Amino acid sequence: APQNQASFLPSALSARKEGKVACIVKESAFLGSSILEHHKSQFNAPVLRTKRESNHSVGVVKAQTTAVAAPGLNQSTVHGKKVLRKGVVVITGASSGLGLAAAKALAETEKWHVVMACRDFLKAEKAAQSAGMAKENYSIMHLDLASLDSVRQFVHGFRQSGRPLDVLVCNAAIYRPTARTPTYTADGYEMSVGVNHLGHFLLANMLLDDLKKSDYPSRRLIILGSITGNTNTLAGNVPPKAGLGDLRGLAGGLDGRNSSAMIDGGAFDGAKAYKDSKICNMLTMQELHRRFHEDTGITFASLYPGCIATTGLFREHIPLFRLLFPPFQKFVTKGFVSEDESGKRLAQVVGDTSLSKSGVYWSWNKNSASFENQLSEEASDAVKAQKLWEISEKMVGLA
Ligand code: LMG
Ligand code: NDP
Ligand code: PMR
Repeated sequence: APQNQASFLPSALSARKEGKVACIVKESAFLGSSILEHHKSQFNAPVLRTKRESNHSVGVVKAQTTAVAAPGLNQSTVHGKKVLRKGVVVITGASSGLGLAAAKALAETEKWHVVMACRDFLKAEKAAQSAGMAKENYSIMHLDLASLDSVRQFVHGFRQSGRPLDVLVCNAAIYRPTARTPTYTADGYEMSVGVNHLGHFLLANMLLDDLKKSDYPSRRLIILGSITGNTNTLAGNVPPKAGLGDLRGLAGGLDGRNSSAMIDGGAFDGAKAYKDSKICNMLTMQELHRRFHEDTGITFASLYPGCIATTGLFREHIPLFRLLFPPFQKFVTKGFVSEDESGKRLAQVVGDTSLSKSGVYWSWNKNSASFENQLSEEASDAVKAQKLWEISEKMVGLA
């Protein structure tokens, strides 16, 4: 409410006429500050921001002068009651589709601050604004997963911001179904696996330290999987089928010159490369669980959110496909979910206490109830997961 906002202002401003004050507040909070300023303020005033957040979460503005949660303390006391501080969740690829929908769902709870890690800063800012996200509930930081340097820079920038990290969601992905020849990341790896798996692999490994430091009650690392990477389903049997083989292409550098651009060493197929990358995502989640869950208490999870047939993921598909795919999923397979619904599902995996089990691949039934799903034989192969881990470590410079 304008009244509440007015009390954040210095007293000099508050002395003005009520209408005018409200107007100024509106400007500075939503329009007046440039995106860069907005960005900068994330870095310069973490304490101030936390102060506001703790007020928001209890809806008492007066408490501003009495209760301040310093970053890193998971509780503050307001009027004698203990209040959990806002959780901080990083979501990659939050500028569209599922990532944006989840960011919106989490921001609306007022219990989360969403760090939108995006390759296109302006697109993300516009998306957040048109989703109606309130400024204090999100920030945007640049991350291009097609460059390992960018990943390292992102981690550095995030640490500079002074925020704790409570949940990481590896959501961004690209799908190149009509590509006839491979494209490559800055580091020379086939793009689908480079972005969807390798970029996230480095990010997750680096940010694991930050998750360990968080004092939030439930810390989680979530990686998106998919039904199309699981050959124990009908959808996973639509050609081309996912399959990593013996990983010879990956071990060879996935560069299309000294080795194949495909993980299994075969001929390039854009749709298969995407599905392969999703197997990598699901294997990585389980390997993280095996390596780190017991010691750190961090929850590792993957999920299939349903078929969100309207997202930007299908941007490169032929127009006829994009036209027919949504009604096909809605009326024939009945696997369709809206972006809104999928966002709520991912938000559950981020924050719901009932979904805190580690090592799980979540799915939802027709009534939108979550359940622990079974992964295909290959997507749950522990030997392959370890081999994938070791090769990936070398490729991203961790080993
Ligand atoms: C590939 O082709 C391309 O080769 C590749 O380059 C890439 O582009 C890739 O995924 C992208 O696609 C895919 C091709 C193969 O599929 C199609 O082209 C079909 C497109 C269909 C798109 C939807 C159109 C639907 C039109 C319906 C109209 C909707 C209108 C709605 C109105 C409703 C009103 C009520 O696809 C095929 O080859 C087809 C054959 C697919 C068979 C798959 C099934 C295999 C089943 C195997 C069974 C295995 C059993 C599993 C057991 C599990 C048990 C639990
Ligand atoms: P969208 O294309 O709508 O969203 C993908 C996001 O990833 C976009 O924000 C995109 O950025 C971002 N992205 C792409 N490349 C990069 C990069 N190099 N660096 C940083 N960000 C990048 O797709 P969805 O929302 O559908 O997909 C989200 C996740 O859900 C994916 O992991 C996908 O595999 C998974 N999934 C989707 C299903 C579906 O039916 N749609 C089903 C099962 C799983 P930009 O906006 O700039 O393009
Ligand atoms: Mg699929 C039986 C149910 C079902 C489900 C849940 C999906 C999900 N699909 C199903 C069936 C079928 N699809 C069938 C029978 C066909 C052949 C007509 C079919 C075809 C098809 C194509 C061509 N489906 C596709 C494509 C794509 O290009 C999408 C893809 O593979 O992206 C990698 C796709 C998908 N189908 C799904 C889901 C969730 C996708 C895309 C998203 C993803 O896995 O991330």
